[in-house]
Amino acid sequence: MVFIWNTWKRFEYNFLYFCPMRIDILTILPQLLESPFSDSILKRAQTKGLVEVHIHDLRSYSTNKHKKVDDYAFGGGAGMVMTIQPIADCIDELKSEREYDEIMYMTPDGEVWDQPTANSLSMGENFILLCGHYKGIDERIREKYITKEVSIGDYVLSGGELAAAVVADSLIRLIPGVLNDETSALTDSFQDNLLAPPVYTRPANYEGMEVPKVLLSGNFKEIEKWRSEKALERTKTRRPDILKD
Ligand code: 6GU
Repeated sequence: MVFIWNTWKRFEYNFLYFCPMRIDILTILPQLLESPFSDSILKRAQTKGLVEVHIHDLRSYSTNKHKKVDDYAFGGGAGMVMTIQPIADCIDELKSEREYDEIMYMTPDGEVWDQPTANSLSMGENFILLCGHYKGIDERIREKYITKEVSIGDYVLSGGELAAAVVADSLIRLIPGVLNDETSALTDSFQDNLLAPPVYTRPANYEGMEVPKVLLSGNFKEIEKWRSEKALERTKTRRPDILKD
């Protein structure tokens, strides 16, 4: 229900004031983020003017003559730490131009990103996603600027870029008008704490494996009933942890 309400509010908001979502991604590897936003749904969302994605190369903000963005960790130990200056200058510049709903730092020790978080943040307007590398960023950046620390799961990636693309994708597809069929985000897995039911397409018989008869029946009430049952069954066997009531 909350999701439907938020979707409506965003629609009304876009309709009345037309204000696209804006996502600024800060990275030392901008090339890594080019392709996720240049194809398919995420590209179309930008072409339609529903979202603006801006990739910022942190190296270009470095005042160091070699454009350095990292340094040795105080106290020693292996691994470099991303320095304050390029990150602070980039965030200060962006913050002077607009207000941000969240300044997120992509890090394996953050809060695990999930569908309810995506649903609620998809109502926001402006987001910064800061991608970490090496041993991470100087802790004082986290203290001074970061409003939300986000992980995409309990495993370690080489950098925050792929995680930022995941988070941005999950937000962008919730913006009304991004998906062709507005209701299809509502039937995604995890909306309503249920996994999605199985789907089939032609041929109806593949090497003797037949599509469930009900799906060919044209009886939409029965089809809906079958889909609800399968969604529940799947959730019970695969993800009992997300099942509520
Ligand atoms: Cl956001 N960053 C990195 N480097 N690793 C991760 C992650 C983020 N989320 C899960 N693993």
